[in-house]
Amino acid sequence: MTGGSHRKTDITAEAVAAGDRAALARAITLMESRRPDHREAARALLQELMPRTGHAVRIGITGVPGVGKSTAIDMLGSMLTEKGHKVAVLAVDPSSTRTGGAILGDKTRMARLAADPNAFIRPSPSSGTLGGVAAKTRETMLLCEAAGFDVILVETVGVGQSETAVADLTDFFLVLMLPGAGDELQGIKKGILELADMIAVNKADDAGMKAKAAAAEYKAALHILAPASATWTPPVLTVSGLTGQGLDELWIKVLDHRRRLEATGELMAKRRAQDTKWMWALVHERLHERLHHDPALRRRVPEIEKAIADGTLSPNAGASEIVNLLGI
Ligand SMILES: Nc1nc2c(ncn2[C@@H]2O[C@H](COP(=O)(O)OP(=O)(O)OP(=O)(O)O)[C@@H](O)[C@H]2O)c(=O)[nH]1
Ligand SMILES: [Mg+2]
Repeated sequence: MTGGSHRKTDITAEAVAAGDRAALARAITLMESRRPDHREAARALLQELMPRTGHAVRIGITGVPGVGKSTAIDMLGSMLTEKGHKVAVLAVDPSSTRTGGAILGDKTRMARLAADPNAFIRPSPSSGTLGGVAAKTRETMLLCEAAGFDVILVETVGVGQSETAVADLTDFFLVLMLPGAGDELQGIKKGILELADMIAVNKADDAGMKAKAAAAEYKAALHILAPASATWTPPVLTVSGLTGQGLDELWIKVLDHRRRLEATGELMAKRRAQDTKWMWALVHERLHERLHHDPALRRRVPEIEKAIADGTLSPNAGASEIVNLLGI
């Protein structure tokens, strides 16, 4: 084993809990590692830190590319660190199109937070299934909580399944929309409105009237589409991530939502349900790992595939053999 990897597995829970940023960053890298010994060490570390997690306000933020997620996170995050919060920004984006350049772009879009000693920005893990990326993001979130971050902002682009994964990680799901409803509204998947705890029509600074009109349309749409709840009716706000307009009100609503769901026990229930989903995501991820990295399987799978292509083996028999090789 190299000196480097020894150092990697040598991170202490105490260092992370003390808010040592280098230790936190290394713990996350350890968890994202493909090496089984790294993962084992990361799991042990997380287990030790679990009692220190759970206290943060966890917010998911989605919206189409360019809606202004990163800009809004930079402004909201800075506003919150000024109030004395410690803010961690994470991302879920399993698309392979995301390059080092895009991640760099994120950091420049979040220039103020990137330089803020009370903020921590961590890009999405660069590979894996969506479930795997989400599971790692959850574990990153827990490590950040253990390190003392009390607000977690998770950015995800709202064009795939990733918004559901992020809604399953967070307490509050914020959907950013562009002003200029009409056509916009047509393009939105019904599912995303069902997930929303709030809709914020962004860029209200240069399209004030349009933003207000859009907000009215979304309010009407939510009224029809969103599940009725005695505890919470998702509000529709107009904001500007660029100027900060409306973000104070947004934060007040987030805290109000939290208070209400805590009072009814729904917040706890939501997190418990998320834990069950997390467990299954981990099971899927580990099976996926085995499927792709188990040496016996790797040897045999091409032969099975060929036999099926040749018509000498049925898909059912092939599946049975693979499942048997997995030992499940
Ligand atoms: N006028 C105005 N422009 C904004 C606002 N927020 C963001 N922008 C601009 O919109 C563009 C996209 O902003 P980003 O914050 O990178 O958007 P994003 O949603 O994070 O984009 P992706 O990460 O690519 O999905 C940039 O040119 C911003 O300067 C705003 O509130 N008002
Ligand atoms: Mg962005």
